[in-house]
Amino acid sequence: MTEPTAVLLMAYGTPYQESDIRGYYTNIRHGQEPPKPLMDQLVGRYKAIGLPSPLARITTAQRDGLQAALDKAHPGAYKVYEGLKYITPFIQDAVDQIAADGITRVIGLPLAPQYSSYSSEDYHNRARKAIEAHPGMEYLPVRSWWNHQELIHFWSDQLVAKKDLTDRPDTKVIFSAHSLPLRIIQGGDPYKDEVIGLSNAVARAAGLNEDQYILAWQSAGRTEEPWIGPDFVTVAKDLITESGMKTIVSASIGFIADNLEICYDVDMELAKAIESAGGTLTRLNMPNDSPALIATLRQVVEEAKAE
Ligand code: FEC
Repeated sequence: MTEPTAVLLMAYGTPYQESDIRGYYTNIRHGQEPPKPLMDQLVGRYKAIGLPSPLARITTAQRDGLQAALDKAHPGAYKVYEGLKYITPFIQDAVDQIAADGITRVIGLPLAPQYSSYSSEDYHNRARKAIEAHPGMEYLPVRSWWNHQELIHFWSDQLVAKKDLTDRPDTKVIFSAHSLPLRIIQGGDPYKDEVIGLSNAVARAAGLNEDQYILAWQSAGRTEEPWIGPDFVTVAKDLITESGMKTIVSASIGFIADNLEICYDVDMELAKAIESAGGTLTRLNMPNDSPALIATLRQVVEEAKAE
C-alpha cells in the first residue's frame, strides 16, 4: 500500500479553561505577558461567552469531517492532523506525530480562507520550522481558498433565503473580516483584496446590488497602531442613526467558525450597539463543520495533492 499523505489542518486554538488564558494570550503576544487591564478584559470576554469557546469543538469536528470525506473519496490515502497556533495540540506536536506515524508528505492547510502574512504565512512558517527536525519530509502549503464555489454558496444561499429581508430599503448587509494592522496591507499583503474578492463574489451569487451591502472590519487588536477600517460597529451605528436603516444582516465571511470574535464581538458587542441605536441584528450562520465547508476543504486538499 502507498504511504498516505498527511493533511495538517492548522487553526488558531482557544483556551480550554480559565487557567489557560494567560499562557494563550502570552503566546498571541509573542511571549510578552499581557498587562492586567488587557488580561482582565480578555477573561471577561471569555466568561461572557462561556469557556471553552465553541472553536475548540468545531476545529476538531472539522478535522473529523474532513477525514471522513477523504476516506470516502480516497480510502487510506490521507490522514488528517489538527495543529494549533497558540495552544495544545500545537502545530509542532502534530508534525511530530506525523513523523512518528512514518508519513513524509504533508499538505499544510490553514483554516483561514484568505491569505495574509499575519495568519496563513505564520501557520506555514510554524509548520516549516517543525518539519526541519524531520529531514526528508515534503511540505505542500495551501495559500488561500476563499474563492471556492461551495464556500461562496454557503454564504449566498443564506442571503437568498432572506431575500424578503435584504430587499427591503431599510436593510443593509454588512460583510466583515478580521481587521489587521494597516502597515501589513501598505506593505503589499493581499489579505484585504482577497476579502473584497469574497464579499463581491458572495453578493453577486446572492443577487445583491451595490447599494444592498457594505464591507467593514471587525475585532481589531488592542494595540496602538492603526488597523484596517472602518470598524463594523461604527458602520452599523451610522447606518441606523444617519442613513435610516432598521435591520443589519451581519455576515462574518472572513471567519469559518463560531469563536470569540463571533460569539462576543458580533453576538454581544455589535448586537448591543445596533439595539441601542434603535435597529435589529440578524447574523448569518458560520460554516463550522457544515457539509459545504467539509466539501470545500476536501477539494482544497485534492487540488494541493495534484499540484
Ligand atoms: O474563539 C477563540 O477563543 C479564539 C478566537 C480568535 C480567532 C482569531 C483569529 C484571528 N486573529 C487574527 C489576528 C490577530 C492579531 C492580533 C490578535 C489578537 C487576538 C487576541 C485574541 C484573539 N486574537 Fe486573533 N483571533 C482570536 C482571538 N489576533 C484573544 C488577543 C486579545 C485581542 O487583541 O483581542 C494582535 C496580536 C498582537 O498583539 O500581535 C494581529 C487573524 C485571525 C483570522 C485568521 C485565523 O484564524 O488565523 C488574522 C478565531
